[in-house]
Amino acid sequence: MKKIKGRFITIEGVEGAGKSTHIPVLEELLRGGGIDFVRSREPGGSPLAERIRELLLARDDEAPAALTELLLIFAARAEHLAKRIEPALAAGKWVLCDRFTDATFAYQGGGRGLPKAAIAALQELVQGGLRPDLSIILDLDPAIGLSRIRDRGQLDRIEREDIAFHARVRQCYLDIARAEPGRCLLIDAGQPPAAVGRDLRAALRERLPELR
Ligand code: Z5A
Repeated sequence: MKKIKGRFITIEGVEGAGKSTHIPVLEELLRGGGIDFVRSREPGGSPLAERIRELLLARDDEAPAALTELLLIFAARAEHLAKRIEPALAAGKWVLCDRFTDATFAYQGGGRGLPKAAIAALQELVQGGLRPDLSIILDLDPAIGLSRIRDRGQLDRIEREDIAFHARVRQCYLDIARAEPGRCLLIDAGQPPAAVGRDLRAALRERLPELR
């Protein structure tokens, strides 16, 4: 792994928590701080990883077995890290990523029930010691999140999982936030968008001295 110089920030949450809505708030903060950054997402973020994303989220294809899904996610992550995240961080850029490995613990671990130890082993293999410097977790009752995205049209394979699946995903995110308070920032995403944006700005300025 190349020497890391930039900072790595991720944003997470259940479906419809408001990641896409609030990423522009984060981008505005980074620009305001004069920070050179790249925005990315998972699964995906590099050409081959985006092709794996299509396989993972396809609506009509045969659903992969849970273990296949997990391995595809880490295959995409290995590619994303090698081609995009690590070079950017090594060049001193910050990386702002829509979902990362917390999502794997939440969806494949919490949602699908795959062993956390297997996910942790793959994390070690694929990432070595690389972890986000800061992970923003937008916390929301999944019933509210799903009602927000209901009018979006056809839902993808994971969005169509039942409410119990999404409740386990949320609980896993809460467990991660509680276990790693130094890395994670838990934001109440059930508030109106302006209040979520206000909380995000305040929390980020407090956590990241570069943004003050
Ligand atoms: N996945 C996985 O299983 N394992 C992994 O390791 C990784 C990912 C990395 C990626 O899908 C899927 O991959 C994801 C997990 C899985 N599950 N699925 N499906 P994606 O990237 O396409 O979708 P997403 O990440 O779930 O994002 P989303 O559904 O688009 O949600 P969002 O970005 O958080 O929400 P939004 O688009 O900002 O907001 C949704 C709607 O709510 C929209 O109309 C907004 O205007 C509205 N909104 C937002 N905030 C508010 C507030 N505060 N109040 C009221 N309304 C609001």
